[in-house]
Amino acid sequence: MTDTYKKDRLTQLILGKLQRNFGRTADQATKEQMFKACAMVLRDIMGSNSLATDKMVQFEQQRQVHYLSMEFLMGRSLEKNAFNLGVLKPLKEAIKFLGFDPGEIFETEPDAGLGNGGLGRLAACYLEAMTTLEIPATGYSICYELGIFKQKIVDGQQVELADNWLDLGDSWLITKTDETEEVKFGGHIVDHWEGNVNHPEHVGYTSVLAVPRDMIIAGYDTDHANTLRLWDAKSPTPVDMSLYSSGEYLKAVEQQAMAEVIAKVLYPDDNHYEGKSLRLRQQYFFVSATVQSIARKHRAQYGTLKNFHEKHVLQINDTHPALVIPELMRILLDEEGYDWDTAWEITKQSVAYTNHTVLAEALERWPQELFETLLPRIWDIVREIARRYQEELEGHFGQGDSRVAHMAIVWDNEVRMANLCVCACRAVNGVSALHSDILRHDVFLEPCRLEPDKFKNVTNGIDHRRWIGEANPALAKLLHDCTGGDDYLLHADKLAELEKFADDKKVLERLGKIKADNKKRFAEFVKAESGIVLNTDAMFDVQVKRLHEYKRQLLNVLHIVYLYQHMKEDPHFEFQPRVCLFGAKAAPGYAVAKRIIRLINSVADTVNNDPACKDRLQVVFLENYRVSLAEKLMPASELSEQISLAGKEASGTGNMKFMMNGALTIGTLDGANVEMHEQVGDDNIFIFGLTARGVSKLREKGYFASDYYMDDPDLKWIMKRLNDGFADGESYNDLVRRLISGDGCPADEYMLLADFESYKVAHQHVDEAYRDPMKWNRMSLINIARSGVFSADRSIRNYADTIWDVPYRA
Ligand code: 26Q
Repeated sequence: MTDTYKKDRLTQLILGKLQRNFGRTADQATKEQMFKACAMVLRDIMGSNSLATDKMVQFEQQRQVHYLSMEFLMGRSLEKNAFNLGVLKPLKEAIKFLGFDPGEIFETEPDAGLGNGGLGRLAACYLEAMTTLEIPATGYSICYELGIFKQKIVDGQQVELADNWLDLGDSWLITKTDETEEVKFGGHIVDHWEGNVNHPEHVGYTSVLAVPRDMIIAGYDTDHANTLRLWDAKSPTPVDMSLYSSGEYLKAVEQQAMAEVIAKVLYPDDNHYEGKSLRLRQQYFFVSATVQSIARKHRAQYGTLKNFHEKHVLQINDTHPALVIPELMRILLDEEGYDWDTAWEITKQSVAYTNHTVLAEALERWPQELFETLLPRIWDIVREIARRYQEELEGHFGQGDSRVAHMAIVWDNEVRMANLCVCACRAVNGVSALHSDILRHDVFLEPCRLEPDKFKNVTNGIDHRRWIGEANPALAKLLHDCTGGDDYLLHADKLAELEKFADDKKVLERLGKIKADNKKRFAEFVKAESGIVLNTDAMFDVQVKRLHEYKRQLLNVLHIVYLYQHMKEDPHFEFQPRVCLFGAKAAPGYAVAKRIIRLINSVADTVNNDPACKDRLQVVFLENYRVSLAEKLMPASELSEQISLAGKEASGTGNMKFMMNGALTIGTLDGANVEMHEQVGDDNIFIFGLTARGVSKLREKGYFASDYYMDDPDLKWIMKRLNDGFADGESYNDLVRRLISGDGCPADEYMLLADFESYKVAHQHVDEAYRDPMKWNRMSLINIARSGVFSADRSIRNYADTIWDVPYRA
């Protein structure tokens, strides 16, 4: 690839695109046109790879992976695709030659924000890794017109703006109108019995057309290309002309609007379920289109669906695409005419489920009535699956046993999606060792006893090519020099070679210099964006992730207020100067999360304007945290805050991005932090707080937050400060009440007060380590060297070996 596309060739191709698509020469083109032209050139290269890959997969009749997810948080693609195709250097040269700054062109691209957070970003990293590993794989989701909202902070509060990413973002999409599928909603089912075989007929339904908009995915150092298929929703009847001509204009366009609203907007809730009818429509829409499209191609190639499960595995990213189960059954029963047992065998062998959360409020439970009205045929099938499962469970446990009720799929007029998945899938996996244990021993205890082999663990991983190779070129160069080339980009375990240099002063100094330079570069970016001047001599202490009470951003704030208080009271109070950086979007309807954002900004305002804090303490809330901001921030971070209440964070993946970029972690034994701790040992991470077991025990015994408060003068003072408010006069007594007395729910549900003391001590250990730069750099080096297991390549190999049974590149 690199040889075919040198600077001159790329220059010519870009000029051609500018001329033919915009009627412009390079000196007349805008940055946006330049970006589009570059994207088109790369899209052409990937397009021919994609055609060749598809042909080969078909010819060799390979088994394919289909990754279904309501979210793919792709971020930007131009630099990433160029990097993977091995043309980043000549592309930059060509852009420069044409009179533009490559960095500015990359910055022109909007993030494809088709996701909320971890689950969506994981899907994006996995698609990349599957492609690099040459696994035939397709991602499926919705082509949301509006991605995750853009966040502005106005008077300390979050304001949401629409994210119209498609203006420029559609440069990567290829619309395949000829592969449109029809999805049916509403209406009712008429049974036609032929002997004892039923031929159900769906009548009176409303159709929505699903039009594929494909994004090609480039792998690293391979010509293999995969596809992300984003379904757009269109009405089959643009305007009802009979209504239109009778003067009913609104009604005439109503159907169109009803259909197209399906792909309008991504739900901005993260780890929280709400039984909204539009959400269920979105789910069925993309799932039905996906299964129909896979089945259509399969039938065309093999003439039957009897061998469907031999050629396809459908991985579902949480329960959101769980309707694949009844949809595949529908096609096998109604369209192919298979009997129930044949259809069920094929379905069971084709679908696998990944769970991403144990939070009760995130479990999907759809009201039966909604289900029945919106999806009458699917409801029939789910009811039959549920009936048979319940019969089986009753045979096993006895009628009326509470375990039957617990595992039931339809219960109390609700459809429980997780139980449907557990019943129907070939495999169920958690996303870190701890999380999978909790699934086995708690959430899915009973089904796991029945079928222990079904329950697996695949610890999450990240695309280290993006998060080191592309995001941190200086570190990438160091790794190149120390590990003997760029092999580590394909074989992340080679990062271990770096450890040979753990006591090499020159390497440690170079690592320190890389971090310092990255901090400066990040500070320049923040200055240009917001005018805020970051103190680059202080430690960059960072917590970036969605805002959620279980993630405990508030614990971090309590500690900052503690530091502030002691610094004010005692001029000799010793602590490492730090810049505390936050980045977090709150779900628009999550009032407490929004209050915490406001609190962070109130504290920031007070601290940053207090001369006593100058050069010692700075608090900054970074607006609109997103993939492209993370790519700038991770390389500049020194301390990574992973402080969720143990047992609540399924894995976390930000923790891995920080680790790979040499930040040290202060964290609880939660999610993948546990495995990070196992990798680096006590000496290279700052662990504090209750364990998951400790949390359970404490809850059983009875947790009384007020006891901790009464016994700790620091906590008392901090709460008083939150009550009294900061420079802007806003009181946070609502948050204080939530911690101390409960405010209608159990007090301090996430046990901040129980962990406060040990968090404080852990921060003192951080300070000690930071005071000795060589010690710190050594710890940092060890973290990088041992981060290889958190590569998405390792995760994908695990899926391929233990769940999908597909081969991959050596
Ligand atoms: C469900 C129903 C209705 C509306 C929204 C939702 C919804 C949307 C998004 C429910 C959950 C999510 C997102 C969950 C998520 O991001 N989970 C995270 O997944 C990561 C990848 O495995 C883990 O690392 C994180 O620990 C986990 O929180």
